[in-house]
Amino acid sequence: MKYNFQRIEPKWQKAWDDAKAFQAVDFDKKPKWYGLVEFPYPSGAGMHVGHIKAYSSIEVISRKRRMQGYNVLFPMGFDSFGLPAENYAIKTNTHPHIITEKNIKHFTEQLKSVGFSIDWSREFATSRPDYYKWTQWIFLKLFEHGLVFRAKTLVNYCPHCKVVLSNEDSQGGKCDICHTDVIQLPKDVWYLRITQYADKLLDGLDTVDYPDSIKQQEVAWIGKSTGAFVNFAVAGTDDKLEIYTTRCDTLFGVSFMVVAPEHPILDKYKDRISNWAEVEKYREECAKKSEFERTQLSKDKTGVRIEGLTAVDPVNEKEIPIFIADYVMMGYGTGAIMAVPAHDQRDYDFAKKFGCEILPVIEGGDIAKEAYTGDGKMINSGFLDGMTNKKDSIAKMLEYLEEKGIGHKGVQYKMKDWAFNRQRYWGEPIPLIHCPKCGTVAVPEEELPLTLPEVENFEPGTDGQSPLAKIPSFVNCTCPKCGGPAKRETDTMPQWAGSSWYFLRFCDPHNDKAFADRKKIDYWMPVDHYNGGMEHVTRHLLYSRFWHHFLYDIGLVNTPEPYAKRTYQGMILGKDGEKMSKSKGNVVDPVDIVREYGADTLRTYVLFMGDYASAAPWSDDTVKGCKRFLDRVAALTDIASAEKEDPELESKLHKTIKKVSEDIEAMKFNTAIAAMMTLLNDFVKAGKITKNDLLTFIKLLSPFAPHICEEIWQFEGMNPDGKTFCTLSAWPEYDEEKTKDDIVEIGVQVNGKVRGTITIAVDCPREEAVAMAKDEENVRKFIEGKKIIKEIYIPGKIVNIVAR
Ligand code: ANZ
Ligand code: ZN
Repeated sequence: MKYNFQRIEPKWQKAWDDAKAFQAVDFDKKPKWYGLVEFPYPSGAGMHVGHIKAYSSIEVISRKRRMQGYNVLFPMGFDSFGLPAENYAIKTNTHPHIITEKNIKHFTEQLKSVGFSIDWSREFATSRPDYYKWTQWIFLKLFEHGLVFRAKTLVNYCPHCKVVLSNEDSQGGKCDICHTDVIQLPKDVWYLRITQYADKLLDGLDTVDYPDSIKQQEVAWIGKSTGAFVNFAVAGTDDKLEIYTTRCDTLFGVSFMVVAPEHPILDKYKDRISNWAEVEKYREECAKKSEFERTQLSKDKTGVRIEGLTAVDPVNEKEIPIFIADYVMMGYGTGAIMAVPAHDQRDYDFAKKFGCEILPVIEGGDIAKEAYTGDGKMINSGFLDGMTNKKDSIAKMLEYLEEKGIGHKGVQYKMKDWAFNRQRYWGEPIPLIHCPKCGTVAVPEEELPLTLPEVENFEPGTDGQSPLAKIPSFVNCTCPKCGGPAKRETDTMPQWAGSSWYFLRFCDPHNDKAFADRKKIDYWMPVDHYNGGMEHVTRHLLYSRFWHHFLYDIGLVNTPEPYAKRTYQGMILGKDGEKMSKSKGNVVDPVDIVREYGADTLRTYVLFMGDYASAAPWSDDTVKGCKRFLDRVAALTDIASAEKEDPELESKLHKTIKKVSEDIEAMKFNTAIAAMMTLLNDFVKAGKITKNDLLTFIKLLSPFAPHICEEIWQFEGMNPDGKTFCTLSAWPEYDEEKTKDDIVEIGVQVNGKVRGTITIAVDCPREEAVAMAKDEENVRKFIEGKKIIKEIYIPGKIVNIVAR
């Protein structure tokens, strides 16, 4: 058969579509399998080959699962709110809705041209009112349960995008969208209390199948710390300065305190502080710095001593100075620390620079050079002296602190609450109303969706207000509680809102009575396998787990964790080994590859290019190699006329079934394809194969290159019943016996070193194997004249002779 992909790919895509071959059936008796990929943001640039790689894993597994008899849900939708569409709207004065729907159309065509086995009947977009109605609805549930609150705080603000960013969106001190340095601004912020779920998000990780690297990133991001809150008296006042420490065992080694530059104690005692001007100047400098700059360990320590204010160490009544320094953050613990320079490197560096006392309380190290952070015997520490175990010393100190009422045990998390409002147009309106009498009131459920009003101008206000604030007809409303005049919240939700629950909507995408029918949720959830990017681990993955835990707690879903298994793909780099980007001109357009080589080649290539989870550069030669492979597959129809099965070929076939089956499960797609390439060579070498050889082979290949396999399956005289699709046929089984080699070559070791090999039957008895081993020419040289002490034989593997 000649391989004409231009003809066969659209043909089979249409045939599958007409037959609804990939439609998931609610409540079907077959076992369900829900495979999910991170749905795309439909950008103007269209799809990237990276998307194809990200989706191809779940695509291949979905196709295999159908062949294994599962009722498969492999859906696709669009995460379509967000800044790029809005920025484009500002530039071109086109409504973001129009741009977004156009992009969605383009993405859909691209995806369809690749032949993914998606159930398109479940498609939705997060920016459509019938979807975001339910995003708003879940938000109101969070509000109802006290998980939404408003606070004036310093926020990460991107001066370029003119938006407030969450910590997750400004990692490393840079705006995630435009990479501008983020600055700190005081602002009214709506928060979601994700910190209330910190422990559940941590504990939940023990119940799911995620790679360790993902678990570790989430654990580090949540950053649970166990320590103590301790009160230091401010000398000459009734005030206390509370600190958070993980090392209350070092309380006798405190020689000064440091408070964050923003700490309120400064303003309170402004009149006592004799160097106020200096303090203010330092504060201004700090305000310009990002949290990242401030907390870098290696940086030079700066600070100012507060003249006129001192503190008292509660365990030894020692009077100590107080400093402000930018390495102490207001947003962690209490914004104040006790400094123990002998045992904390940051405090050590600071003490050296400012000439503070360095008093060791734990023996060890060389504190003339650096802080000693290891274990050791307690010294200079009153009732702790002589103790050697840090855990015990901490416990004893805690007991003391609690008894005296000076301090108590406490837990802190690095993770902050989730800043949940944006001052932009293209997002879900936050369904809250500000009433002068009733305070914050929820928009009544029956008024949802609260739709985005039409605006003339999408530009955000320079005052940091959303464009919605400029529309009086939207802003002015009546309070649902008291009926008096009130104002709507004009901020919108962040990009991450819609994706926090989208996997639930796929279970029941057209429901207008609920976000999804509970019975359908019970049937489909949890997601059996979710693949996505490593860059989403501390954002989307964490956020969506949080929403799902919440929905579980209020009884609306069946499991606490939404995803039973999570994996990730490695990036596709440009030919030059650099990250693909427009500016570097190294972007490969999937559509070009489909046009030139066909979808099957593209699909095979993105999974063949290397280890799935690793980054790999694009290679045109390998693309061509994959195309040649498929050409040769097509030509197999010419040799599939053997009457009788060749036992050697049959054994190779069974080995390949086993290998491909197992490799797909382990996401080792590249070695699965390599095994099929090897088998193809064996077929060609044999010159003739049976129809059964060919049909089994294309079943294995079908999840990767479904169009060509379907064409061969339906090729005249090939398929036994001619009716079923190859892609819905039964996954081949292998006979374990036939995967075993009868004759094997095994190594012979003498004293642990390989000295020769012998070719024997796999089930060769011990005596015979050992005898043959000793008789091997080279082995004989090494044992000659020696006493044999031990003979070890592992059938099919090795003979080891120990001789002296
Ligand atoms: C005294 C001490 C002695 C500390 C010692 C450490 C070692 P984790 O594990 O990350 O929770 N700290 C507390 N609040 C801070 C803030 N707002 N900004 C900067 N640093 C702060 O770290 C807790 C430790 O970080 C605390 O324990 C405190 O220093 C510091 F040998 O207290 B420690
Ligand atoms: Zn009211």
